[in-house]
Amino acid sequence: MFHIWKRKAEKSILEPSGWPEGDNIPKHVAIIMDGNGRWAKKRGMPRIAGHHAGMKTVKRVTIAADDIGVEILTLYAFSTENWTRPQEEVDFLMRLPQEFLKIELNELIEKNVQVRMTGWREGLPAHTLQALDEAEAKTKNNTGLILNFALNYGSRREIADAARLLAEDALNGKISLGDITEESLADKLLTANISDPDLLIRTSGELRLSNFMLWQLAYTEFWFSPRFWPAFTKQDFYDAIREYQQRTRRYGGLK
Ligand code: V0D
Repeated sequence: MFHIWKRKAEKSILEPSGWPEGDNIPKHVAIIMDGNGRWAKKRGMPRIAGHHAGMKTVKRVTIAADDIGVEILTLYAFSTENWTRPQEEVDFLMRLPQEFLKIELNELIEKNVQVRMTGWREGLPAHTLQALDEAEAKTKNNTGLILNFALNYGSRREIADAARLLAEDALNGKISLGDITEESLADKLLTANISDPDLLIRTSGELRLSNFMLWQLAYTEFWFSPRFWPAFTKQDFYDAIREYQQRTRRYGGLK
């Protein structure tokens, strides 16, 4: 029995504990945190109870990512399409950042985590922005994990905005048409200061991108979990990392 386990362990650079190791840890992991409402419904609870439970997983996965040396963790918390949900659900969601930060900000500071946001500030309630601003300000000099919340984010609008900004520069004579390149467009995206994700995880069994980082995910490895986000474990996260390590190791051999 032992030698079978051992062989498997060597093959997947797996510690017996299940911790991924090696030098091929993805630098940037992005997650679509899906299935909170369905997790709650399955338990006869209102959807908002699932959103609330999802915060525990945010904490769990942040620690797990930090522990193995992930540099950037982007979590898709609220899309530009989510405004069409019932008003009371939106109101509840908009209180989660401050609730999360009230409990977790001190520990994030202790762990040298930088809190950031990718998305549009317009449309967010003042109380939400205040919590985000405080977290960003208090962690801006930290040098550890970047915990990046995609909040009021949508990728098509992001790309259209970038195109408009480049067109504006061209009309004003600041650039010529030849200066419109992959690089100059990427520089106008909301993610201009952040590397593209190496690994995308989506929970709850849905197999689509839902307008998330369409440009940035061009070369990203995808990993889908059938688990609803509140039930997503540290081990699930490490399973995704290990699979990523195996995939890139294979492709690395061909390069
Ligand atoms: C609900 C599951 C943490 C996904 C997780 C406003 C949907 C729980 C935050 C958060 C949400 C955001 C910014 C920040 C600190 C925490 C959060 C939203 C939803 C949308 F600086 N969880 N969380 N934000 N959910």
